[in-house]
Amino acid sequence: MSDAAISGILQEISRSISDLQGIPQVKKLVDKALKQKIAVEEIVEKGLKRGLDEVGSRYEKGEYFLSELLYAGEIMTSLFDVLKPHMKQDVIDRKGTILLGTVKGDMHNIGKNIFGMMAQFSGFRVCDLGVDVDSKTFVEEAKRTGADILGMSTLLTSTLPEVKVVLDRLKEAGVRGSIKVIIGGNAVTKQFGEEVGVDAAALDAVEGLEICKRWMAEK
Ligand code: B12
Repeated sequence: MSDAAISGILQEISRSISDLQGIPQVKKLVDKALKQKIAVEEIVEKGLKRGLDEVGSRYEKGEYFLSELLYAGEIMTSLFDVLKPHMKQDVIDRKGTILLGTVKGDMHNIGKNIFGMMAQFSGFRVCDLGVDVDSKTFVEEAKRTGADILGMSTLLTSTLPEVKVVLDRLKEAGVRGSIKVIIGGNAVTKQFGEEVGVDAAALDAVEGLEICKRWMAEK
């Protein structure tokens, strides 16, 4: 398949999400892309995520409302079962444990779930704490599971300060030195990651996974 044809399908997927063309239509297009052997990561990043970004900007401009955000989220969640069987699976032994959650005050879970799914398929054990996770829970679960990596997701700028709260609690509990911390989500930038003192800030799930794999290989 030519590059132009691939980018054509990915654009169609992106548009079907941004125009909220409905679950059956989006599923049909994703199926078409999978049949053409386009990698799940590419479908997510260059198709689905771009569509959701456009939904976000239409919301910002006042063209879409909360109901449209909700519906876009519903479409995405309905696609998980379609994408899951096509994820690349590593046959290597268990790589380590990732504790995962969306920070307190934030209910977004699509990106976190995508990262979690990819990590699982790459051989990581993933303990997903869900959304709206407070710092106390992150610390308790870090101790209980003995996780190698803590992954936090945050899509809202208003919840970014929570990352610092969790880092401080980890330090107070004496576990910061034994766990790597990575953050991701729409609100995250490399600069914020450096300022706040996490070990890494990932701009997408693929980059995040590469970083986690590297950490485990270095251990
Ligand atoms: C769908 C959606 C919703 C849905 C979420 C449904 C769900 N189940 O998650 C609902 C309707 C619930 C929602 C609610 C709200 N939302 Co909203 N939402 C979105 C939207 C359109 C898409 C988010 C999404 O899923 N993106 C796709 C995924 C795949 O991308 P991602 O999360 O960034 O994840 C990728 C990477 O970042 C990475 N990643 C993510 N997490 C992690 C974690 C780790 C460890 C790693 C390594 C990687 C990683 O992996 C993913 C794949 O690469 C965004 C727009 C946008 N551009 O993101 C707005 C957006 C995030 N929402 C926004 C807002 C304002 C809200 C509300 C406040 C609206 C309101 N008035 O109530 C509420 C907040 C509720 C709350 N307390 O959380 C704003 C945030 C603005 C800001 N800067 O703070 C955005 C940016 C829209 C906008 N442009 O204005 N929303």
